[in-house]
Amino acid sequence: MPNTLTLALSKGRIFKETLPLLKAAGIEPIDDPDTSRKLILETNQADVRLIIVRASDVPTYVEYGGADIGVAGKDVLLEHPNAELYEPVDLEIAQCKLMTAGKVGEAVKSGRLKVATKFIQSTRRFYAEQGQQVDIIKLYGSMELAPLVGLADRIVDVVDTGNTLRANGLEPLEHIADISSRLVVNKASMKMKHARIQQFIERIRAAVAEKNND
Ligand code: PRT
Ligand code: MG
Repeated sequence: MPNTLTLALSKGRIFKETLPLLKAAGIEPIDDPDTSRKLILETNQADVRLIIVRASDVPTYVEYGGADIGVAGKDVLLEHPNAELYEPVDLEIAQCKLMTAGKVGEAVKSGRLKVATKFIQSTRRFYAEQGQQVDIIKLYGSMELAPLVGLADRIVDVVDTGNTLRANGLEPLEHIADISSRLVVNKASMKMKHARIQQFIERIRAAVAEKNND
């Protein structure tokens, strides 16, 4: 739609941490995605709407124009290395680290490692840089389980407090990347709705800077 802005967000931590930034930019959703079943949320601005998608689907919606703008974790963006997107702002929210992890105190094994992860691209790149041969096993969740049942020697996952690893007898090993969420923008939207989107980006940038001054 020519003058509407559609923003793609995922529920949970990204939604919660993006809300104050949107508010500072003058945008407030009418419904709460945690209680509403609606996937399209109207906002206080008639020409701005939010769509609620899976975190890992945000780059796809934005790349193909299902949304003009999105908020996606860098971990997710690293899995879409060829996506045609602009990534104009580091929102500095939903921060965590992409890490390898293994069973506490387990001796280093020689030869090929089995690594379970949903982050195939980052995992392949990391071990290639290390010159380490690995077999990557794609999982969609509960990665922590894989070393416990002998499915894998290592996992690659995002870690915040490390409590989930510890609760499962695992420890973080190597640091792969610092992760935060980014604003991403559809390339055609950036051309067609340039003034509107540029103004939105500037407001969000100001809100991020403001937060850092607190
Ligand atoms: O659930 P779904 O498959 O739809 O997607 P998702 O799990 O990727 O979404 P969500 O909402 O959980 O995460 C969205 C984004 O938040 C991720 O893409 C990351 O960029 C970022 N983020 C920040 C995190 C975490 N911190 C985090 N701690 N994403 C996931 N976690 C997980 C972590 O892997 C562990 O299982 O949360 C759990 C708790 O972490 P600890 O270390 O504090 O125990
Ligand atoms: Mg999740």
